[in-house]
Amino acid sequence: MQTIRTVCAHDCPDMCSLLVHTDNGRIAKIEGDSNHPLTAGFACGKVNRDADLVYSPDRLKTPLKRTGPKGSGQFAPISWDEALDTIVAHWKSLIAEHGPESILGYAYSAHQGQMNRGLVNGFFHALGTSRLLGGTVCDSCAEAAWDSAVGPIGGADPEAVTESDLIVSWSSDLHATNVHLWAKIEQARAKGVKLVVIDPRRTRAARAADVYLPIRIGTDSALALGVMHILVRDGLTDEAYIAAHTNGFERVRAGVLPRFTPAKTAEITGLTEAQVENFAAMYGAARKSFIRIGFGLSRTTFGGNNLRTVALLPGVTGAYGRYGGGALVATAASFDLNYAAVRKPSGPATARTINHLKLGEALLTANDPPLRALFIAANNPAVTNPDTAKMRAGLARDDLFTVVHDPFMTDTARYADIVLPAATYLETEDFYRSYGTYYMQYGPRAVEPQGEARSNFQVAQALAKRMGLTDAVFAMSQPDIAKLMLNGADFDGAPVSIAKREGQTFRTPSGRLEFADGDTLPDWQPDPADTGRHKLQLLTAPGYFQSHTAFTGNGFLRQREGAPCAILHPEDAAARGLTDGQKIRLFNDQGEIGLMLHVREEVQPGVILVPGQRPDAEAVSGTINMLCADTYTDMGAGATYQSTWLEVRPW
Ligand SMILES: Nc1nc2c(c(=O)[nH]1)N[C@H]1C(S)=C(S)[C@@H](COP(=O)(O)OP(=O)(O)OC[C@H]3O[C@@H](n4cnc5c(=O)[nH]c(N)nc54)[C@H](O)[C@@H]3O)O[C@H]1N2
Ligand SMILES: Nc1nc2c(c(=O)[nH]1)N[C@H]1C(S)=C(S)[C@@H](COP(=O)(O)OP(=O)(O)OC[C@H]3O[C@@H](n4cnc5c(=O)[nH]c(N)nc54)[C@H](O)[C@@H]3O)O[C@H]1N2
Ligand code: SF4
Ligand SMILES: [Mo]
Repeated sequence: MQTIRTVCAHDCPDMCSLLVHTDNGRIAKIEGDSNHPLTAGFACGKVNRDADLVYSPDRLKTPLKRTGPKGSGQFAPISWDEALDTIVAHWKSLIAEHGPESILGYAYSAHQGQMNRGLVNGFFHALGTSRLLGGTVCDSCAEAAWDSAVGPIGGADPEAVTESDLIVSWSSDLHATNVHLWAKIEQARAKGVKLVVIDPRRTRAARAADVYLPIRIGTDSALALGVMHILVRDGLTDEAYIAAHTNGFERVRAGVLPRFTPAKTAEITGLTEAQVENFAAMYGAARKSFIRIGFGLSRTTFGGNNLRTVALLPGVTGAYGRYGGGALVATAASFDLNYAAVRKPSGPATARTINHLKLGEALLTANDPPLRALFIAANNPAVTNPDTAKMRAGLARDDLFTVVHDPFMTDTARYADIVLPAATYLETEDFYRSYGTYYMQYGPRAVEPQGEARSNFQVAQALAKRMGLTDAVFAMSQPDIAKLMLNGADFDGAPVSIAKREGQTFRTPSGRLEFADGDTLPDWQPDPADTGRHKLQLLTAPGYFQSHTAFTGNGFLRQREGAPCAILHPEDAAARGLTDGQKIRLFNDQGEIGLMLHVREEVQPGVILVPGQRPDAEAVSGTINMLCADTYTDMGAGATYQSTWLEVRPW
């Protein structure tokens, strides 16, 4: 038996330290490392089972070339040399004929290591290809909204919650996506600190909370403004803090807050006046209130306004000024690492950018030059991008040369000309910094790759060599590149936190919390996507035993998550004559899909909850993003998954 301390590379804010116990080079057991203060000795229910992912019978073993029509999934094995030679020959002739912008290549977030993601993108940057404006399917709206209020800097340290006097989980399903913060919150609650959960879904945390507010989707800015109204009315604002550390509050106080009376706030949010009053009183009484803000509230047309308004609340009570208080969306912006060394080793200063959520549109319409080659690593946009029908139509183009690098034959890979078998993170090494905590660490490879699988890092270096790129990073070892990213700082690889024990600082140009975004004041308005044609609004939330489609290859977790489903309130089900356990058709002007129905008081009437994004093969038919449009949020050009209205009937 051997034990290797490494890092979980899944797209998850916790970024745990793991202990991988191996027997003859094979993983026997995975557990959380108790030496990491936040991981605190346990891994989540998904990753405990990651040996099943590594040894899944569905793993791709060799490179493949397409032998049937695109999308059919017919492939034949080829060698790595043949695969790389074919790819490079194609790209070289495209560059000669149409220029490098006829190619788009990227690695996305399923491997969180700085090099396994960064160097693939660095390779395409150096080639001068079109560039992906990434993150728009995930956090770009939230990030733009936070930055406009607080600036590009991390929020409150999650480890500080043990010092808070009120904890608010606002649009964050902690048991699904941030289970180690939940463990910290439990420590605070043991001392009598109250937990408020604000979520349209009655999550496990909502059921366990002291106060649960079942808010209407996309109305969070109204609730935050309603709370500010009461704080002002009752003299619960911290005027000294507002004067010293914020800009623009007087315009909000005079021009916006008078409209957000408790009655109006209740009408917009679907809460009762008593619920609004009670929450405002709790928030106003607290000195060190901690708000964990999730991305969910940013996934509608005015998602940016929603998130930034919530992020302004701790400025009104001065909670931002106190360690243990404030708000946390993400921490990544606080790591001042030399990212450019890996992501931009060389290449033109500018190149065409393609918005990630519009990839389907770009494949169908981009001109001057059209996209003729696509390389995708660690992303399954045929399922996870909005408007997946358009995405697939783009992938189906016969004159597009597509390469997909993935451990599994995904719905996206089925459209590829060449599929490359990817190593899973336990078969790779990397340098990591978390986006939900303040820890950095180095994770060695725990086991050798299965079959002929190779890491993103290895593929980037191999392709760079064949394309004749000479930047040093394409020939350096990973520990040496890590040193480069750390600007030579001493680092032994063990988890280390860069958090400071102090209140929030602001990185806006003024150095203050900005209540106004330019001329725009925080406010609330109805979603123009709600035309009244269809009555049910989509709530899309993380699966408990799945993370997007990344665990599809694990049969145990597939079973734990159950068949892809939709959840309706009993009133909505009864009004449509639907019963629990039946197959239903979900449809709108974008398309139609089939899922299993569950009838539960987990959501309010008017909401249809579809947990996760699951591949077609697991569902009755299709996948949820076939019903979502590829429109932009108000800030950060992000995805509006929840500005989706639909109707249901029996299958
Ligand atoms: N198990 C699991 N873990 C994951 C993932 C996963 O799919 N499964 N995904 C990973 C990734 S890539 C990411 S980006 C993070 C995302 O992690 P989060 O940011 O926590 O997740 P969200 O998908 O934004 O949804 C969080 C919660 O927001 C609620 N919500 C939705 N709309 C609204 C609203 O309008 N107002 C309010 N108040 N609440 C709302 C949802 O019901 C849900 O409970 O999680 C990561 N971790
Ligand atoms: N309806 C709806 N859609 C959503 C969301 C939502 O809330 N609602 N959330 C959005 C969010 S937050 C995100 S981040 C996106 C996520 O969207 P995707 O990035 O498409 O997420 P996954 O399905 O996890 O796909 C990751 C792929 O990477 C592969 N992979 C894993 N490890 C590696 C590796 O080391 N190397 C390589 N080459 N491949 C690897 C996995 O097998 C998997 O096929 O989905 C978005 N889509
Ligand atoms: S909680 Fe997140 S970081 Fe920790 S083991 Fe699970 S997926 Fe990995
Ligand atoms: Mo994400």
